[in-house]
Amino acid sequence: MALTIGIIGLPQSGKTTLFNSLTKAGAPIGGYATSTVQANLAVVQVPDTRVDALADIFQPQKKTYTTVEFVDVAGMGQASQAAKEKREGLSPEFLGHIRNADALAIVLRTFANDNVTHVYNTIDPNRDLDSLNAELAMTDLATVEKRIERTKKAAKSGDKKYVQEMEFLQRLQETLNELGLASDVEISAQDRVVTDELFLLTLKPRMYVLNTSEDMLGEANEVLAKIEKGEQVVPESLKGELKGIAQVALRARAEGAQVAAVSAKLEAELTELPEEEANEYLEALGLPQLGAERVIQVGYRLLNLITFLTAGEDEVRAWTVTRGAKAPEAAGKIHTDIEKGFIRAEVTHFNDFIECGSFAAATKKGVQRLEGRDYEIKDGDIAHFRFNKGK
Ligand SMILES: Nc1nc2c(ncn2[C@@H]2O[C@H](COP(=O)(O)OP(=O)(O)OP(=O)(O)O)[C@@H](O)[C@H]2O)c(=O)[nH]1
Ligand SMILES: [Mg+2]
Repeated sequence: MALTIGIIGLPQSGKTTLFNSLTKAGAPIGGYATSTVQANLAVVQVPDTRVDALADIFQPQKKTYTTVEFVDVAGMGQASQAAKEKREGLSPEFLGHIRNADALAIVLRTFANDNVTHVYNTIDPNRDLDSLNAELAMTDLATVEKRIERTKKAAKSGDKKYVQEMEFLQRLQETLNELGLASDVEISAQDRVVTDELFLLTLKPRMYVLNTSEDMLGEANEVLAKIEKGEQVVPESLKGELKGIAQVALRARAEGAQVAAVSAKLEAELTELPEEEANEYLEALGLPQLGAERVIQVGYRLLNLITFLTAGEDEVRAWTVTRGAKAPEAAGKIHTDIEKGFIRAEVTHFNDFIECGSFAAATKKGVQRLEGRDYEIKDGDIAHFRFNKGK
């Protein structure tokens, strides 16, 4: 089952354009007036140069990447002013599409274009993020308050469990009521049981996708790189779009959220070109890869997933496990029988393998290890599982 990332943002921020470049699925791009709550859905491959490198060596019949699913929904922030004053959250229809997402990609527009409407008329991604957060918080508040009603009744029995639950829910309520995020609230292991049932939107891991003008992409990436390295950046000293970009990036760093810059329109156009031409174009722009690819990779990381690999002449394949998974669980991704009959794993890390060039050479050099049930699979491990077929 693919993990899902929900793409959300204000109307006309470029969500569908981004979705198209993510998937090349050709989902229709709608204007403001025709926006609907219908969702576009697509499963995309996670680009992985390790799979390509192994395929060059093994020349397998098949190569398989891991996947992530993206859901693109119509813009938020379309609630009428009256509804806003009543502090209503998102419509149930909209919610249905993102409640179950494992993470959110929040598209923030930094590109200026007079032909593309902006709900607030000016370009300010930091303000837009505040507005989106407020809408998400209001939605979560409604969820929490509904739960409070239920817990209140249950707490009458005097059961300590519900008293504690109530205390936690009230802390959530307080934070959300001030338009804070549920992720700002301290959550104990016991509270997790409650949050697992609430599917709060402001608790989901998030990444900010800054949709920039195509001629600013290079500079935007430089600013992001500086901030990521911890260098001092003063947004107010930057010109034009870069100011907002820096503001959001600094905010992301403080929150522990991920951030990426793309030019959705440019990328959607590039995906129409033959691969070679598109690559030449990217090179001319000084960009190492499509921003859409970055979005997929960062999204994947956001889900706390790692990749292990299997390699042979039949197939070179990337597999997904949650960080911290032990060897038998990883084996179970391939087949439950392999998990049940697990004996041991022969593990060579991708980097070691590439240095050696073959499994035989890896064994000789001693970098192929035999690991047992307690071994924690690492990102980039190439694994071969030995198992007992009879079990
Ligand atoms: N100049 C420029 N225009 C863009 C960019 N990204 C999107 N657009 C344009 O903005 C308009 C809206 O893009 P969409 O992708 O439909 O926006 P959306 O967020 O899906 O909009 P809704 O679904 O209506 O909420 C389209 O005309 C796009 O061509 C960009 O990076 N630069
Ligand atoms: Mg759209």
